[in-house]
Formats: sequence, structure tokens, C-alpha cells
Amino acid sequence: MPLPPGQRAVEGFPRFGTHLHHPPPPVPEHPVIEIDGAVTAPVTLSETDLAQLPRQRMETDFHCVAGWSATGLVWEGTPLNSDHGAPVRLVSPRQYGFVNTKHLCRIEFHTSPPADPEKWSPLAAHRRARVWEEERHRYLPARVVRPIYHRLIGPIRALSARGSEKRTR
Ligand SMILES: Nc1nc2c(c(=O)[nH]1)N[C@H]1C(S)=C(S)[C@@H](COP(=O)(O)O)O[C@H]1N2
Ligand SMILES: [Mo]
Repeated sequence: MPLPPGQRAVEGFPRFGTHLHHPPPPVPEHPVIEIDGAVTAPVTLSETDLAQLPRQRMETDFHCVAGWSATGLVWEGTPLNSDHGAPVRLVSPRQYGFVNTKHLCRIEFHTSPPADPEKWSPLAAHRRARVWEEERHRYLPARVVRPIYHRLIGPIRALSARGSEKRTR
């Protein structure tokens, strides 16, 4: 499978996130997903509810917006450890990693897109984040942010690894 534009394959599947110098959050004994916001009635899905949904096995590559890709991952049901998002993770392989929310516990529906942040951010995420369209940044073209994001990979990986060490110690 060819990689999307501007991506490089890495060995393994590193833990990765800008605030992940913290250990992964503890997994509740009975995890739930709350669904609320612009819905006729809010619902809370329990583990039992989730287990009854149809299962799907997915073999996909995973692409971080910073430019690394983990290849040949297999997703199915519950192979999930807390570094990678327990109890529940959203998997959307055609969108950059930041859309693939780990430790998912709540989904809030809105009837309109969220307002743009008041302050301009150099890391303003693209709203759709499609990897094959290289939608990395909300305002800047991909070729401008590519080299900047590549340089962030090392430091963020190191921070994220430190967070998981803290838990195992
Ligand atoms: N809750 C949460 N989900 C998250 C992140 C995070 O920091 N916190 N990082 C995102 C980013 S930028 C990437 S690339 C992937 C990394 O997934 P991994 O840590 O399982 O490799 O998770 C995404 N989901
Ligand atoms: Mo990412």
C-alpha cells in the first residue's frame, strides 16, 4: 500500500500526542460513552451495548499529521491497551491521527461547526483532516507545514513515551 503524500513509515506504533507527557488515564471499571448535545434524547452506551454492535476487522495504515505512518495495523473489537486509547478509541484511517480520538467517553453533537478559535494558532488543525488530500493545516498549504511538523515528531514522541513510563513505574 503506497503511503499518502508527505508521509514516512516508522517501525512499530509509537504513543503520540502533545499532552501525553501524562500517563494514560485510568480505565474505568465500567466504561461508558455518553452521547448528548443536539440529539432528541441523550444516550449512554455501556460496554454491553457496545459488545452487541456488529464487529469489523480492519487492516489499515495509520497516519499522523506530523508525518509518520505506522503500517499494517490490525484493528478489531478490543485489542487495545491504555497507551493506544483504552477503553474505546475512534478509528478513522483515512483521516490524520488527531481525529482518531483515544480514551473516548463522550460524543457531543452540534448543529453548526464550532467557532474558530480567537487566536491564530500555528498548529490549527484542518477540519476534515483527510490524509490523501493532505489536509494538514486549516489555513496553510501542506508543503509549508510538512517540514515544520516533521521536526516536532522527535520531541513529541519522547514526551509521550515518558508519560507511559510514568504509569509502569
Ligand atoms: N485522547 C487523545 N487522543 C489522541 C491523541 C491524544 O493526545 N489524546 N493524540 C492523537 C494523535 S496526534 C495521534 S497521531 C494519535 C496517536 O495514536 P497512538 O498514541 O495510539 O499512536 O492519537 C490521536 N488521538
Ligand atoms: Mo498526530
